[in-house]
Amino acid sequence: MTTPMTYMSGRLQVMQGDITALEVDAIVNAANHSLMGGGGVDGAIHRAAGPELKKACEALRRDQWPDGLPDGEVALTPGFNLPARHVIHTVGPVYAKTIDKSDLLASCYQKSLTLAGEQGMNTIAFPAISTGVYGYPFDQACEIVLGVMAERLPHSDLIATLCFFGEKDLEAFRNVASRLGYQR
Ligand code: AR6
Repeated sequence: MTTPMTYMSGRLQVMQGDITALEVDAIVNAANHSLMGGGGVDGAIHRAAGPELKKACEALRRDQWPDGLPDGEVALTPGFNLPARHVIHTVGPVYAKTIDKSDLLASCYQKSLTLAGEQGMNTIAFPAISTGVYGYPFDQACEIVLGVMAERLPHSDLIATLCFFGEKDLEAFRNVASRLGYQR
């Protein structure tokens, strides 16, 4: 786990590490429509949170999202055994070369920030949504995330953390940020 680097006057923190270890108001889960868990960061979050998380997701399905959580939407549960107080579940788009899904990926970040703000949260941490199993090109995803953060964070009380799992991802993010002119 690295010490966070900061952008956007300290409102955006960027680090390498395991998101399940972060003590924040909410971590965001890169889930799937079913909300029933999976591999990648979703699996790690469910393992660390314990079985109560799956029960809470089953209740969300039953009460709010009987057909599953659509791409770009968000749903809130407690964090149970996680150090994070809450989990915001979102579904990133599956990458497709011929269809522009950038708005859906942006929506995951926008709606997570909105929900966190509505809940009076101060800190939120994101994994690199859609860039694993869902195949979104990492650099393109970073551009989308930076655009959302630059638009939203100056008008919010939130401190957002981007938690990359690998050192290479952190390095790639830094390169994209510097290419786009974001200063640390
Ligand atoms: N902490 C932070 N980042 C992580 C962790 C972790 N513990 N584990 C993995 N990552 P993915 P997706 C990174 O595949 O592409 C699941 O099965 C990983 O290196 O988890 O949105 C769901 O159920 C990558 O950079 O999510 C869905 O079916 C990033 O998290 C599907 O995968 C996202 O990779 C969602 O695919």
